[in-house]
Amino acid sequence: MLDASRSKPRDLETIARTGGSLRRITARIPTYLTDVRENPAWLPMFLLARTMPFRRAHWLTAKPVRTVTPGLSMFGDLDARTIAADLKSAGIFAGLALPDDIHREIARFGRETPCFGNFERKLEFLAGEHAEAERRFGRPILSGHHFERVLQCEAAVAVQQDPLLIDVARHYLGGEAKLITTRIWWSFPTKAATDADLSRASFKYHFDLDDWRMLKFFFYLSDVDADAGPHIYVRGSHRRRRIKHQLTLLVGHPAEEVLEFYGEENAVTLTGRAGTGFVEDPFGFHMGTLAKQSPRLMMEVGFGVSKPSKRRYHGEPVIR
Ligand SMILES: O=C(O)CCC(=O)C(=O)O
Repeated sequence: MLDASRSKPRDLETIARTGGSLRRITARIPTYLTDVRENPAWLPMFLLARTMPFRRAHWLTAKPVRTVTPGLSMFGDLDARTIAADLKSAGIFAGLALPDDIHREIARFGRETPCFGNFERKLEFLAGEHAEAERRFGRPILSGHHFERVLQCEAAVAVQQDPLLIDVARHYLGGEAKLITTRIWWSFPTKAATDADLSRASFKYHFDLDDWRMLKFFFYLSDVDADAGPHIYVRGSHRRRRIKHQLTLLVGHPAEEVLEFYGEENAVTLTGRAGTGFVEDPFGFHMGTLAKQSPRLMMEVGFGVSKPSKRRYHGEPVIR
């Protein structure tokens, strides 16, 4: 017999979670349709790249890397092959540092250039005016993206084009690796965020599914301690996946399910001074956390193996 006293709260929680997830999937349908129209090969990737047998088969198609002498890198003489080997075993390598003049210049740009709140172009404001913008627009604003404006920042473009990044990407993803994303964005402390806001802003363990094989470089442009929204990555989670997490359209899953499977000890919280960088395979479970005290400014340079979508370049969903 069903024990109502024990099962009810859990059932309600499950229904609430499923309802929220279905709402999120429904809200993304226009974006998915745009992706398929733009590139029909997106659909098989979206459906199959979450399953380990298809992923493993796709990794077998990786082209060999041509040995070329990489140009001078702002990261010094780090060895792409060694970084790629660490990525293969752990899914993450956390030993990158931007030169001071570069991260300071990108941070200045991030402060002085208006950003767009919650991925919506109509919510435009300067990061320093975040509290005022929340009042003006009458809603919590968790993130502020600079979208294509990032390309007006020479220092950001220099990071994007640094030879170490593509060299690591080729050694990890294969010779066909190509640049697919470049973005800088703020994560803001905010009091009134709903669960839906948090989930949309990647504050939940999830894996990325924008391509069959991907790699993301992240750089902090502000000091990030435990209260400034550090990124968390689950080591080793890029290599194996629960069947349940392969046979669902959802990419976000509850922390307890993720940590129970991979082990809490494998969840690495990445804190560091402005300039700190790390690179990860985003098929591994990861998430941002809510900035509690100070805002976080972050840069991402992403690589993949397929034709990049226009949406991905801007890092924004299609707005109805
Ligand atoms: O904000 C973060 O630290 C996480 C970003 C993220 O989840 C992503 O780029 O997929």
